Amino acid sequence: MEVLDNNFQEGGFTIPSEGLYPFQWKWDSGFIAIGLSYYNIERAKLEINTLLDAQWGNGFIPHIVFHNENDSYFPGADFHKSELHPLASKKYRSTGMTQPPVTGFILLEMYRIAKDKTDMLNFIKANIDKVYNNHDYFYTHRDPFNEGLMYIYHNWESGTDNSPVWDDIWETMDSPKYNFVRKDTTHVDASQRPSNREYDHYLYIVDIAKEHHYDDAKIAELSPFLVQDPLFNAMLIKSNEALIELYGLIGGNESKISTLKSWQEKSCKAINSKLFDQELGAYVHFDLRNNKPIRHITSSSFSPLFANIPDQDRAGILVKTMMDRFGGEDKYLCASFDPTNERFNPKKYWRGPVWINMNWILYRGLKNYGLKEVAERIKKDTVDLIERFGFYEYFDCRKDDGDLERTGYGGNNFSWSAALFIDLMNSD
Ligand code: 9WN
Repeated sequence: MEVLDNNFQEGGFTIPSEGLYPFQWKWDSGFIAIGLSYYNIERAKLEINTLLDAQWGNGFIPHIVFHNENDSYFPGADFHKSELHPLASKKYRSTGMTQPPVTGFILLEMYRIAKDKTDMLNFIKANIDKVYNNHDYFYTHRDPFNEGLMYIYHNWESGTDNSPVWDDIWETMDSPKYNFVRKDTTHVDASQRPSNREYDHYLYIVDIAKEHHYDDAKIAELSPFLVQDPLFNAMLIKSNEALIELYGLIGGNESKISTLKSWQEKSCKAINSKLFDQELGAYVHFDLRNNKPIRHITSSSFSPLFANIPDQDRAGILVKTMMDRFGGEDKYLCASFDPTNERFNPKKYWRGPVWINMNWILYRGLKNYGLKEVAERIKKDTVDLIERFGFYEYFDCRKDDGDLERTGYGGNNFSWSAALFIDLMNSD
């Protein structure tokens, strides 16, 4: 609670971590609202209200809302220039990209936790259409082949920024060398963050989108990065399911419920047939631009469990893959990238470390399927890591063998680590 309270800002939102991340991030806000719901429901509502206030005229919700002029983060509002898009918010500057669509299921989590259900349902009633419009934006603009699977056009949209999954895409790009001053590496050791060359690619993709005023159709046609991500799509599917349940509680809204159900059916089928790799026993990313699957296993590969996507047999296969590769007794679950792969790096951000939001997603997913033992192991590992090292952004998955200082990395007093810890401590 102290971490969340200290990270709360005057503009009515919570920063992910002081110094490193001085604005409001989309999926962070969702996880933060879960923690807040346990002890300050009004602030949980405010967090979501503030995020939705930055929604664009076409339903899009940006990944960062730049509430102030803070220049301790790069790239900031002047680089992203959201105002290039004709329907961008006039009130807030933001990025022109999004993040995993968690907001729908967050509303349902808030309802589950709230003591005053009537009050919370009124809040949801006032906001649910904005989230529905956000889903409508995805199905209308992010699915050019009408498959039921959304594309992301930037690694920052995945939330798993420097995953080794993107390495082969960088090889296909001839990004210019930018002249820029990194700010993240003044807060965190460079060995724990992406490389400068990776930042060249990150900036170049944004520049291409900007050249076309963030037009979705142009991005689909021209972006060198165009990927169907199992995590992103699983979050959307989970949020569809939550919206169906919430509209049911509210009553009426039959046509929205039936649209949500048809989206849901289509997306579940597509993710199961296109993104499941039989040989690897896991869901994988698909590179739309180069028309091929990206055959690596990440913690995102197991996230469809959270959205009830696999059947029980397939859930068993996923757990076997997870335990065989990620689950040795010498490791905390769940590394963000396959520890048996040569690209694994236990300290570098999304190339190996354990992240608390992913563990929370996997814990809840495993429980969905009654896979109690592994669920409990993930929960215990998560709690152990936080109790041992603190509310870090990410953690080394290797258990200390006495020789090495293996610890938490990235930002400290990280909001979603604290928020989801509160939820884990309250769940059985
Ligand atoms: C870019 C805020 C965000 C998280 C992402 C995480 C990291 C940003 C960065 O921090 O990304 O969005 O500058 O590295 O990868 O998941 O939402 O906590």
